Amino acid sequence: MSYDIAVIPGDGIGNEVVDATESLMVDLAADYGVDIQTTEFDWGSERYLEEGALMPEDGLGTLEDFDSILLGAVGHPEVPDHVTLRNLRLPITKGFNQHICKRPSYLFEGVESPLRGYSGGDIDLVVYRQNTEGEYADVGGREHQGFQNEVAVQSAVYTREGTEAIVRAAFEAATERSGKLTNITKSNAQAYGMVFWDEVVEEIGEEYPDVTVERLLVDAGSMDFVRRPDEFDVVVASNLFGDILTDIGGIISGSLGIAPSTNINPSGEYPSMFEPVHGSAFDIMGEGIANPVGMLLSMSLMFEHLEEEDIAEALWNGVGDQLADPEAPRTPDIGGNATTLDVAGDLESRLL
Ligand code: GGG
Repeated sequence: MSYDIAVIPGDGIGNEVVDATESLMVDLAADYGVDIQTTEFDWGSERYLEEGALMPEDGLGTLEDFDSILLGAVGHPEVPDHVTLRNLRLPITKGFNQHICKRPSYLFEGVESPLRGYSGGDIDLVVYRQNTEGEYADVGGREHQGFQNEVAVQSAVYTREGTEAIVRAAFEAATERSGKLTNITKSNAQAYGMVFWDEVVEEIGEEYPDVTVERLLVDAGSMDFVRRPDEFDVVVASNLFGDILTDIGGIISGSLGIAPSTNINPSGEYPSMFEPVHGSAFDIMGEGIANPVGMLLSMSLMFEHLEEEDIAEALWNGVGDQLADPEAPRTPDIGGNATTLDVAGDLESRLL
């Protein structure tokens, strides 16, 4: 089997975690008889600063023929965040109908949670975040800028296609896991979009009578991610709420640096994209101490999506064994003093 993978390291530590892990991914796949051809694109904020665009105009056309996309991170201290996000990551997720953002939060053996009383395996949940619309819809505008009557409008958009796609994916996951789904919204305050969302959950839920559905408002849901994370299994949430909940999920599982993420096109018409949850991390970029685990686990999820289960499992379990080993190098975010390259190199010697 052979796959063409587009690699967009992007900004900041995105470059560092991609550089440290790309050859490991290719070599591990080769050990399983799978040929990975990577093509790297220098798209990102440096390109924007030099040429005025984060990616070329026909960027999606270029990516369309790849089997998958790997993204490092986006975000640059000299470029406003809404410019970076709206001109690289969002055009890809929206343009390729990558409705499904699946983000597991798993507390690995050997990783310390900031929560008292939680250890390896106690946190094991997965958030299904709607990924193409909701609060991230590019609908709104500004008028009378700089005047007293200045106005800014930002609308959230929920389509039946986008909502059904994420809700169905979450029910499928709940069926495969423990049979429990938590639907997190804010329907009391968002009485159009999120009441519609709840209705879709109820409608699709009728097709999954064995799945128990819990409903929480996002304020209570956020609190309960900290208070009782062990009671969550599959969670479904809108774009913005899912983003916030998965930062909480990452940190209660030890570090945002180990959290993986997927952007799945459910029809398979377009490539899906895989990236760590973390951003470009201005505070540590250039220091070589970013945790490569989020990237490695995202690669594992990519192999799972490509139905290369053996490679996915080898990578996931290899990372798990490494984290469980008190002698193994670890980066500062999880209590060590090793570099990105130390960690990737050690994993390489374990897996290859
Ligand atoms: N690798 C993920 C990344 O770079 N994220 C940057 C970011 O700001 N993302 C916003 C979002 O996913 O909502």
